[in-house]
Amino acid sequence: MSSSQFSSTPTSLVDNLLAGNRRALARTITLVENDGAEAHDALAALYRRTGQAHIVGVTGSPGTGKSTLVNALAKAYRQRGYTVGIVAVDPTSPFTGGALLGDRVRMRDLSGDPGIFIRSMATRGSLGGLAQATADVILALDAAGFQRILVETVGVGQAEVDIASTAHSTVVVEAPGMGDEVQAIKAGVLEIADILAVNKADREGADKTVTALHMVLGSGGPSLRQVQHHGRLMEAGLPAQSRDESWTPPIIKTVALRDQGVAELLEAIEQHRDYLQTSGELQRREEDRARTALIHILQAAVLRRLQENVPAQQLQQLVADVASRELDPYSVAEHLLPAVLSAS
Ligand SMILES: Nc1nc2c(ncn2[C@@H]2O[C@H](COP(=O)(O)OP(=O)(O)O)[C@@H](O)[C@H]2O)c(=O)[nH]1
Ligand SMILES: [Mg+2]
Repeated sequence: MSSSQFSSTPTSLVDNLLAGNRRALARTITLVENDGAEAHDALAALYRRTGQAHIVGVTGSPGTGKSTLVNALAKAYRQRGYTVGIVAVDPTSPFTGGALLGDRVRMRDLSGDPGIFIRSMATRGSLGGLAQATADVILALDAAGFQRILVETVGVGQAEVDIASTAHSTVVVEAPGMGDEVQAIKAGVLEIADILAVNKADREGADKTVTALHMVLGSGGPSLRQVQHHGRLMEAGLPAQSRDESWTPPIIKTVALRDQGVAELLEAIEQHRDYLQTSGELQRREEDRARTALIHILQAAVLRRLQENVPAQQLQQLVADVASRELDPYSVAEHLLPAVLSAS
């Protein structure tokens, strides 16, 4: 199949993608990564056909077993007849187009199954940033008919919280033996957990980790929750307005390497999905997702117009003037805005 097949109008690309053509899906994702206007046309045309997939974020510290768990979950979903899209996002990874070890194992295990589509993403490209590129890839997978979309992100900073805002259900993965602290508390990602997986339950200390997590979740302080762990008082500054009050995140022990606890994890995700639908919470999250998407797209559009409409040299001069305190950035921004917003 030659690439020229899709070089005509985006319409054929969109039609092919909607018909389940994997090459069209891959091509659309490449357009997204290159951040071309063509991608926007395609995504705009696809948007109305999305909203069917359940999007599951899987986050946690490096090495907790996220890739292995996502792999096992994908297989479990396939056994139940669901199609699965997998997006592995690693903001720290310098690789381009390649794959990390965990992802390579996964691809070897799952490749060849037409009911699975896997894509790894790193930082490169994309004016809208990784979070928006990820959201766009999820959109394409959703439009292509994948029923469950598993998004693996590394819990290292703000990025994974951003990406979690595009998920319906967020699984935070914890593992014993990674130091005294419960990593999720340390990283501040506990507040985004709908489900907690204590992976590597075959290892010593798993029950202690479960107990520590129960204490944090059970203590119920509205703005500050504390856990006593290994004799140390740990503070987890959870926002006063937690993600939602009427769902208590279940804590599930898993051994991803041996598929243990994976069925239970899948059940918990499906229960959370049912909860979202019956409680009205789904609609609230969809609005959150829509708001986030709109803001990301607007930010990217402003940056693109800035690049297109303001000569790089002029911008560089303004930057130098701001740096030397000859100009202030507030006035420069105001001054640039009309040029940025003028049609290109
Ligand atoms: N003992 C044990 N090791 C595991 C388990 N799950 C994953 N691992 C191993 O932990 C390492 C990191 O796994 P990976 O899935 O790449 O973690 P990620 O960085 O969170 O994606 C690999 O060597 C896995 O084989 C488990 O349940 N038990
Ligand atoms: Mg991984």
